[in-house]
Formats: sequence, C-alpha cells, structure tokens
Amino acid sequence: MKTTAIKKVSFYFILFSFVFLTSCTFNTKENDNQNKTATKTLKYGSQYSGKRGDKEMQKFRANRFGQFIHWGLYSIPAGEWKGKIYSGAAEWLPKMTNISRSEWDSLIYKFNPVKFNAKEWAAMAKKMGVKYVTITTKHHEGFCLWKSDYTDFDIETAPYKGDLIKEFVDAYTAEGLDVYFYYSILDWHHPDWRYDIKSKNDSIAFERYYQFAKNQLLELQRKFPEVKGFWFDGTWDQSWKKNGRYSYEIEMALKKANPGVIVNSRLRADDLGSRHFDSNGELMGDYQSGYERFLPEKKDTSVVKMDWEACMTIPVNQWGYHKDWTLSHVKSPNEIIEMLVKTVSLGGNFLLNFGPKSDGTFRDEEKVIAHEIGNWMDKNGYVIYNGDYAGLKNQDWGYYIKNTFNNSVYGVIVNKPIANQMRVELPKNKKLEGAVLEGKQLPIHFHDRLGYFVVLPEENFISPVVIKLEIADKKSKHNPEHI
Ligand code: H79
Repeated sequence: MKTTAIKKVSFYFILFSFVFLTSCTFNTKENDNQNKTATKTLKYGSQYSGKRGDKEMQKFRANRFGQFIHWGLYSIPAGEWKGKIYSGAAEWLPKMTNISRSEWDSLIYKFNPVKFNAKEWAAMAKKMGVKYVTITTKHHEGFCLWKSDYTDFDIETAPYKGDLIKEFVDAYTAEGLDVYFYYSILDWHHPDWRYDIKSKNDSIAFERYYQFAKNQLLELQRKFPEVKGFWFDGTWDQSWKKNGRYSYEIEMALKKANPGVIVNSRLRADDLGSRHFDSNGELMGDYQSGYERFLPEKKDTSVVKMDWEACMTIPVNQWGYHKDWTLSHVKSPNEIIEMLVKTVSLGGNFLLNFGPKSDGTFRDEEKVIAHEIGNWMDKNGYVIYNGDYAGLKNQDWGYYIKNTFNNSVYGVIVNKPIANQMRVELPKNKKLEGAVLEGKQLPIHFHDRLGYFVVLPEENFISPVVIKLEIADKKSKHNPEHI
C-alpha cells in the first residue's frame, strides 16, 4: 500500500518536472530567438546592436582625427599652488592639494582670456588636419564655459566679456570642422553632487543634480544646434553606477531633440551598474570611449566590430594647461602620427588633446606639434580620412589601412626594415600587382612560401611613409603558385 503511494507520488512528480522543464526550455528558446546573446532583461541597457549606419555616424567615422580641448579655471594655476608645482594632471590640482572649494571657485574672477581668438584656434586645427573638435564645456571643477541659465558658476560671472563657447562653435563650424561637447557628470562645485547614495537625502539631492545636468545638456543642444555630439566623463562613481536610468534618460533626451546626435559609451551605466558595456556585453552609447591615454594592442581586432575613439595627451598625463612640461615625457610628432595611424588601422578615431593657457593662447610646444602633424597630414591625410581596418596579417613595418571610400589599401611604414623590404602576406585568392610610393612603382619580389616583398628606397624615412598596395583577385586556374 505504502509502496504504491510512493510510486504514484513519484509518477506525478516526474510528470510535473517534465512539463515544467519543457516549458522552461521553450521559454529559453523563445528568448534566444529574439536575442541570441541576451541573458538578462535590462531596461537601461544597450539600445541597438552593431554599428550605427546613419549619415551622422558615417561622418564621425570618416573624420577619424579630432582635436580635444581642455580649458577651464585650472589653466590659471597651471599645476602650481602656493609656490609648489604638482606633477599630476593640472585639471586635478584641487584634489592634489588642500585648496578649499571657495578658494578654487574664486579663480573664476581671474578667468579673462583676452587673447582668445577663436578664428585662430580653428585655423590651427584645420591646418593640423583634424575634422572635428571636442571642447570641455564643463570639467570636474563645475565651471561652465558657456552662458548657462542654470548656474552662476559660468563664463558670465568671469571678467571675460565674450560669449566664449559661441565664438568657438562659430569659428570651428566656419572652418568646416564638426563640434562636439565634453561634459563632466562628476561636479566638484555643485552642492547636490554625490559620490555615493547612502541615504534618502542623498537620493533626493542626486535626483536634483541629475535634473540640473539634464537641463544643462538640453540647454547646450538648444543653444548650439550645430553640435554633433557629447563626450561624457566623470561617470565612475557609485552614485552614477547606481542610477543607470539617469544615463539612459540623458541619452534618450538628447536623441529625442536631435536623432543624429552621437554619445560616447562613458555616459552609460545599465540597471546593474555595468559601465560602457551593459550586463549582456553590448556596447552602450554610440561608440566605445574607454581608450584614454592608451590604444588597443595591434593584434586586438576585437575593436573593429564597433565604433571607438581613443583620446590622447601630448605629455604623459596633462589635459589642462600645465606650466611645466619637463616633468614627463612629451610625445614627438612622429609618435603621435604613429598612434593616429595605428588607431585608424583598427577602425577607431583619434582625439589629440590641447590645453590652452588662461590668456587664450596655445603654448609653443603645442603649436609646433600641430604644425608638424599638419605637414604630414597635408601629404598623407587621405590615408586617415575614411580609413579602416584592412583585415590583412600584421607585419612589423607598420600598419595597413583600407580606405572605405575608394577601397584602396595602404601600408603605412613606421619601422623601416634594415633590409629595405616590406613584406606583404595576402590571402590565397589575392595577389599584389603593384606598390606605389609617391606615384612611383616599387619593385616587388615574390616568395612562394613567404609572400611578397616590396623593395623600399635606400634613404631613411623621417616620418611615416604611405605605400599604396594594388591588390587584385587571383583566378585560381591561372595561379602559378598553386601546388
Ligand atoms: O578630462 C581628462 C581627465 O581629467 C579625466 N578624463 C580625461 C579625458 C580623468 N579624470 N580622471 N581620470 C581621467 C582618471 C581618474 C581616475 C580616478 Fe578614480 C578617479 C582616480 C580616482 C578617482 C576611478 C575611480 C578611477 C580610479 C578610481
């Protein structure tokens, strides 16, 4: 009797388990069909998969080379406080010293860049060969370079009488350069900023801060309709990570006002506090902006499937103006050009930083670098604009870049082999028909096992050299190397 009861219970238990498990399996399959990789349901995660295909994003991608500008009150002390020079980043000076908030904020009364000439800045940028610029409208210190309706801690309170951001936007736009705005979410000035949310009062204050930031961003978009996108920073604190909704709503609000607007991944956190990439591994925002002062490895082709941008300082770590550049290595124009080439070869954008002085002029070192990069870009910029990943096997001499506009492939030599030969390995169905340097064909040798060797001129190269590679399809029946 007892055994029969157990058997009956077991029967129903197995039946129930079967039905339950089967329905779970079906559910999982349904989800899989909707989204093959999604495992977590997120309200504030990634908005789309893959790269954006609209014309605004195509323009961002084709631009490839941009100028970053860090300008704020920090350009006044320029890394020095009470006679002591601090070697850290100039814009972080208040965090390296015991400067009080009010002491720092009173620098606003000294911000008077009387020599600022937006047209000269834009002409210098144009000559350098950049296609876009990203300027700090508000850095961590909270000072706003535009006339903001939401704070007095802005350019209207400073002695400078011009409309700084407006002059800037007008001048760069007139030169045909796209303008992007940097905006720091982190704000050392605003009383409602919180690093973490530990109480109801923190939540209430931080909600107010969020409204303030959103208002300012929509104000920037309203006052400067030319602006192509926003570059967010200062989003690493717990307060922001715990409020993924805020980052999502800011992205949505900006896109509602301007559907083509471009937003960097650094803005974003998801429901679970994941940054840049959501908890399902999907990129948030429109491009990956995590490469700050470093680039992906040459072999790291994982980046080519997304849009991305690296930002780079000229010294090791100075964004705002620092009076002493002897404190760290300063990159040479060739080092910077190589970084630009490497970035483009991996399908990314390169944003090179400048930190103007408080009088509104650029330091001489930056002028020289801009000029020398400009000379290189004058001659070779065609390889940068519309440049992309070429999909060929890496070689030690440098980087391949494919031009997405005319489908040409280029090799950019940054390490000239002592043997003066540039090795090119192609897939089996391709052949190298020509290698052109400044309009002249170079000799090509073929080695059945090792591929092609382009014979380079004997003379030293003083900057990266571009060689156009004429690659054609090989018809297999005429393939002499076919074994
Ligand atoms: O604007 C430039 C820099 O001022 C800014 N981003 C560039 C574009 C920048 N701010 N901080 N950092 C770069 C690196 C910051 C690191 C730290 Fe932290 C923030 C150290 C401590 C707080 C986050 C939290 C990283 C480590 C702990």
